[in-house]
Amino acid sequence: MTTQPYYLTTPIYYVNDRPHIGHCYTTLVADVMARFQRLWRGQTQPAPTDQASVFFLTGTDEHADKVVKSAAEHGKGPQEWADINAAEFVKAFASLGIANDDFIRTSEPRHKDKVPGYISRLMASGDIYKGEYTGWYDEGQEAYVPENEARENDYKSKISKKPLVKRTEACYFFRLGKYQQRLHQHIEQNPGFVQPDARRQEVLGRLRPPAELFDIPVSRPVTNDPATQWGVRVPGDEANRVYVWIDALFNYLTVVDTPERRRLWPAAVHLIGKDILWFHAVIWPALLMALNEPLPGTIFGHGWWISEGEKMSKSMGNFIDLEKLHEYAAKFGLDGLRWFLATQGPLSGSDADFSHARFVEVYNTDLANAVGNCVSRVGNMVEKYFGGSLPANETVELVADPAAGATIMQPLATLYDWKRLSQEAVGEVAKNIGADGQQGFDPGAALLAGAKLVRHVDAFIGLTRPFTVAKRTDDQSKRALAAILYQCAETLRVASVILSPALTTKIPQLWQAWGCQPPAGTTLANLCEWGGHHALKPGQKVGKGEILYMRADGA
Ligand code: ME8
Repeated sequence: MTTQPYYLTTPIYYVNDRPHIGHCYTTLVADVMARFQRLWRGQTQPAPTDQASVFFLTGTDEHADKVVKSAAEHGKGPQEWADINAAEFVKAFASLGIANDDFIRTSEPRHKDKVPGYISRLMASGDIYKGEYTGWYDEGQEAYVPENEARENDYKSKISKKPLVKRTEACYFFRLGKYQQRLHQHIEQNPGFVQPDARRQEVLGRLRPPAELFDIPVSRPVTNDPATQWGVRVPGDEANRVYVWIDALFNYLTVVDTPERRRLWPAAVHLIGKDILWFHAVIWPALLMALNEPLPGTIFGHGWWISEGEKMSKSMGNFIDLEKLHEYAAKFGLDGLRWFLATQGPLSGSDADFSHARFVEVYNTDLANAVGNCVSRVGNMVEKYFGGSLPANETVELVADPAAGATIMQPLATLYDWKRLSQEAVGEVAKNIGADGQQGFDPGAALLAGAKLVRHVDAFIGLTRPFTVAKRTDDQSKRALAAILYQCAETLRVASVILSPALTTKIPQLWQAWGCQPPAGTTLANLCEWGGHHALKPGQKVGKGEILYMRADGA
């Protein structure tokens, strides 16, 4: 059994607005992964923190200027506005069945009281130093304008058209440049550190000489403008606050920087969107190097959701917000939504399209026609031919099926090698969840290993035709029918374990109906041992249950 803890994080989200598909997607993928990891380790439920071997963190990033701005637009103070929106994120994630172990808000004392400590350490080591920042300043907007933008606008304000002024102010810098070589080497030598590979190449390209890393500003001035007063102060300097991105990155550490949780560091995986790769794959590891902290195992930058073939935008009317996601959950069930997001998302490849037609197709193909239909076919046959009591896995030669023109004479046991197929499915899961030192991070692919087993059961039914076998009354046929149905049901049980991290509503219902709820503390490999200790027992009630997933029309 794996003992190395698995600490998994999502980005912490800005609270200027409400959650949308992007936030929900990242957090859902992390949830499915955390559930797989718990199952893998035999930790079925989120456990008390001091015992948990899997720890899944999400949260909100609150000290951004845009939070102050949107708060003001809503006639609220930043803390009040952050409270309202952070509560929306908590509620949204709960409504999607997400079981995070903790939720960090950067305005909480447990975070903001620790940040100055890290900054002080970096000042003491000389990695953060006080310097001067010079740039083009738009006095009307009270903001610096990047050199290229200033040039494009003839060094005038885009808004007021007044000339920009060259301004210099005190600023704290982090010696990022000092870490270029170590970072480059670390990413070269650890292919799993930045994933997927396209993202790794992107980062390497920007670290490889002649590319040059410069020191970066890590503070912003505090003035009389209330907008500049929201945030964590630089230790010993009330006139400066820590730049929101630096404040935010530290969340991954503050949450576990307690005596009981220290054992969770370093994080196994920081799951993020590709938009924030540079901060996570370069700046964050450099800060950790400077603090002499061990580095996380993997930074995984997923791609982008688009909608109906176009970039999502509120004005285009194709924006997938939380309400839209809830509409899908209401129509296709929470499992339908979780399944679509987890298996069809833009994880490793290019961007993914949230299209209604595709959603319906995936729901019908995978859930209604495969999982739902197969479970109900098998349950119905056990009900019809054996009164709802699971028959034994008799060893028989399968008789020829003249009705089907088939001449299958192999022993039934070798027709499909369920033990081997189940083991293969477990291997697929291990590979895709990065178990046992592997590097994979693809919970959607792990789920598909469960769906594949269901398709094997369907094919097996097609081949053995139990409904035809049932018409014969000889002893051999009866035993064959028993064996076929036992094998179908037991394989569906194994598949259900692998499907359960996404299908959190209906799989527990199936377990209830079939009396095969996995006992707490059992590992995925043990649960998925076909015919093993947790196998369905002959005589067990495997009757006709409620239909798990109804077929949906395209509307
Ligand atoms: O960047 N498709 O927060 P944020 C997929 N606070 N994922 C998307 C997406 C889309 N169309 N849009 C957003 C921040 N995301 C900072 C992070 S971490 C220390 C600080 C997801 O609220 C994706 O994971 O802008 C992206 O990285 C995140 O939302 C950005 O959320």
